[in-house]
Amino acid sequence: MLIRTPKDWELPESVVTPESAYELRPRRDFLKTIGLGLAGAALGGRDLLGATGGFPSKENPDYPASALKPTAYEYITGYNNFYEFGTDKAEPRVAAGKWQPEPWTVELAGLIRNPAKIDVNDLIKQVGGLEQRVYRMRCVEAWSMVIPWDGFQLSKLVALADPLPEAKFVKLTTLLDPKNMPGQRQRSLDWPYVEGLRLDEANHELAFIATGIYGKPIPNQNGAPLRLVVPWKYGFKGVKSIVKIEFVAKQPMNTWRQMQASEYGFLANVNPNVDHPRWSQASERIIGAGGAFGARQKTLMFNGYEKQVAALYQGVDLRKFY
Ligand SMILES: Nc1nc2c(c(=O)[nH]1)N[C@H]1C(S)=C(S)[C@@H](COP(=O)(O)O)O[C@H]1N2
Ligand SMILES: [Mo]
Repeated sequence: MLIRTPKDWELPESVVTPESAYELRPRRDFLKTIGLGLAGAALGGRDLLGATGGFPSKENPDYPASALKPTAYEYITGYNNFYEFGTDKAEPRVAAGKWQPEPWTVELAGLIRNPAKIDVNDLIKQVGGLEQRVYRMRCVEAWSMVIPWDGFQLSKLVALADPLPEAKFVKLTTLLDPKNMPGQRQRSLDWPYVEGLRLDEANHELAFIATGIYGKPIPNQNGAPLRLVVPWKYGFKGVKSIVKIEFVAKQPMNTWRQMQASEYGFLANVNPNVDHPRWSQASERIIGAGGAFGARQKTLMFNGYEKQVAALYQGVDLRKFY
């Protein structure tokens, strides 16, 4: 995002294929073809339908695929921001291809009654398994997708951790592993990647931990084995490949704010009326629609989730850059 060349706005060569190849079939067919029907084939040994991982997940009827037009799988998994595996959108898929993110342990720490180090599959069991939700995703770079996530509501993890009254924020940290994450051997960001939420935001129904996409385990390039999804905020809040979730009293510093506080805030709520200092946020390019450069659509306040989340920001001046 700091490194801005026209390239960022183009679809990488590798995902530019005829639109017709990505026409979405009715959802059930599509899952049969690319997801569940594969029954674990060619997924690098990860157990798709077995005892681990919690797949298949059930659609949450409040966030159905029928309400939005999901972006094709090839785009969701081929056009990524994951600087640990390179700064180019097409790089993470290739560079993270051989990465082995399992077994994986998540640490719950800080101002909580139940500090723990827990295997990701046990965590999924303890929060009651997976559900599927289709959410909009809006990157601060003014492009968007619609993604069918599998995962669980973040509030369930918060309940498991059982925060003390002093806990006001949640701080989430990505794995630090320069040996296996080539991007961490460069200084493109301050490693490890860190993000945070206010505790009331973390407990909002929409805040989600994703462990899958389109009904199968989340690909490495999208943040395996678990990443944050906060659909009313800019995509950079969605920290990937999380190893630590800490409950703290003070607002944590987040990576992009640390990089450039004049351009990236902590709240980072999607707001078409507040431009980025270097570009407009009024509209967005829809990845995978309307040819190589994407059709444009107007950006919605809180990315379309205004009714659900506006109450969180009463008294907050939304014109200010946070
Ligand atoms: N650890 C880590 N998390 C990250 C990033 C990153 O570079 N590293 N990029 C963020 C940005 S800017 C966006 S838009 C989303 C992209 O998620 P996607 O590639 O799954 O669409 O991940 C976010 N999470
Ligand atoms: Mo982003």
